[in-house]
Parts: sequence; structure tokens; C-alpha cells
Amino acid sequence: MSAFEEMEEDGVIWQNGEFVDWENATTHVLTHGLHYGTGVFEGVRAYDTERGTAIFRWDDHLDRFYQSGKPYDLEIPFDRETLTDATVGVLRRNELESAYIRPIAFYGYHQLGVSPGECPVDVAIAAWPWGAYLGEEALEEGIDVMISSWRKHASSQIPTNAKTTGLYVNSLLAGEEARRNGYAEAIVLNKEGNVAEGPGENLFMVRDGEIFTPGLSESILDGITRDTVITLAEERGYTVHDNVTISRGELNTADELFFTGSAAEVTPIRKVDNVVIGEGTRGPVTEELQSAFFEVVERRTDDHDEWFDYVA
Ligand code: PPE
Repeated sequence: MSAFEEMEEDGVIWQNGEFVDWENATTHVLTHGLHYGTGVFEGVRAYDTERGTAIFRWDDHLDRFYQSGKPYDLEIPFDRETLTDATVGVLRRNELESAYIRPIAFYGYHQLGVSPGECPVDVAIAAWPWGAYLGEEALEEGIDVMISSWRKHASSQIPTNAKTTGLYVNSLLAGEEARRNGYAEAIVLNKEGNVAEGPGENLFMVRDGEIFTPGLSESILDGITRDTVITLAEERGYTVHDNVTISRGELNTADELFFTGSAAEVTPIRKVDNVVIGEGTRGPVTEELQSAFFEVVERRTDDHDEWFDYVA
């Protein structure tokens, strides 16, 4: 199954401490999180590696999961060990060799009104096979993207460093606008009109052999793949400017552009608003970092073993 395809109802989902059959992992229609977007979630990948199934940067995803709840006073009522066991349990019971893992915590069913009051925090972890987010071809050929007419919410309006379910209405608006216009994905500018990120990806630019990515104050999610790529690039001797402002026009004159994300992995961008970027195909720096990324996540190297939790 790839992104944008129907779910297969298969296996179990961990919900509030128990493994339940996929079709029974349901919640009430008056759930607080459904009405007000008051949930936090993660997207994590487990890869089928030479040493068995391995969850990539689980600790960092868990850190962000707990942190995301803070602005909302949403305290996840399970500890790290429980959530880790739950995830390993889901992967094993569902016999998944590689998977996309989706932990979610949200204010549940008890009362309505914007204040969550005594609503419980419900937690679930599901996993399913998810292929290349933007298609297998996208990884090689790159994608055409559109600058969205929608701006990213400023971090003074909603904390963009928290991965909150409600934030993704902005991602939907931008992504669907792009797809309606024949593009694969959007780039979203921040309130100042500078480059923020994609609807579900961070953005990188290559210029004159150096690498640039918008800083955390540009209304972006502090992506774990972003951090991975920065680390891999620096290890390969690249200068990475990870705290910069990138203006819209710089996208057009970039040598290379690419997206990063747990779902999107490392996806090259070949055109922005139909302006060809560089050679109009996956650029050499993108290719080097993308190969390095897949070499690491598939464990074809011993580097960065600290990033992996083996499921076997
Ligand atoms: N920005 C946004 C807005 C975002 O949603 C993601 C992840 C990223 C950056 C990259 O972050 P990281 O995954 O830590 O490298 N988007 C998730 C949701 C995708 C979806 O369609 O759902 C993901 O990649 O899992």
C-alpha cells in the first residue's frame, strides 16, 4: 500500500493499553480531538534491514510525541517503555517487516466545549505497510511542486514545533490545492512570505555546493529526517546552514531542492511552479544524501546504529 490508498483492515492496533482488532479500534463521535483537533501524533518508519526489522529514531519520535502535548496540557498517560512495547507488539503481531508507524494521543470522550476539562487522553499506535509517500518514481525523478497560495500558520498563532492533528488542515489546503493544479505537492511560505516547508515535509536547498534549510523560527516542524540529513551531510563534509531564511525567489535559482520527512524520506524537487530547478532532475548532492540515507536506514552500513531499535 502507498500513501493515498485505502487502508487494509488487517491485524491489530494498540489502543489504551490493549491490542484490539483493527476494525474495533474506534472512538466516539463526540471525542474532543475530533471536534477541535486536539491531538498529537507521530509518523515513524520501521525498515526491513539486514539485521531484521528496525525502527528508525524511535527515541527521537517519542521525545517529540511527549513534547507536542505540552502546549495543550495533554499528558500522555503511558511511559516510554509501554509505548515501545506496544509498537514492537504491533509490528510483531501484524508480521510487518517494514512499516509506517502512527502513534496518536488525543483528548477523548467525556465532555465537549473547547476546554478539554476532564476528557481522558486516549492513545493508540497503528502500523501498516506504506510505500514511497510521493511514489517510487518521485524518489528517482523528483516531483513538480507548487508554491501554495495558503500560508503556514505563524508559530505565534499555533506552535508549529508541536505535531498537532489540528495543524494539518493547513497541510490539506496546500497539498490539495497543488494536486488540483496538477502538481505532486506544495511548498508553503510562512507569514513573512519566506519558505517554511512542505505540507508534510521539510525543505532543503543546495547552492554552490552548500546546503541550506529554513531555521526553526520559520514556522517549521523540527523534522527528525531533517536532522538526519543535516548529520549525514556534515559527515560528508558539506557546510549546512540550518538556521536561515530562504526567500521565495531563491527557490527558482537553487541548484537543487529536496524534501525530507519520515513518510517522504528524501524526495527531489525538479520544478517549482513550472520553473525548472537546476537540471530538472535529481541533482548530485540530493542523490548522494538520498543514497546515504537509504544506506543507513536499510542498515547496509554500521554507521549510526544508535538510531535503530531492532524488533526481532
Ligand atoms: N513538516 C511537517 C509539516 C510534517 O508533517 C513532517 C512529517 C515533517 C515536516 C518532517 O518531519 P519528520 O517526519 O520528523 O522528518 N510528516 C509526517 C506526516 C505525513 C502524513 O501524510 O501524515 C510524516 O512524514 O510522517
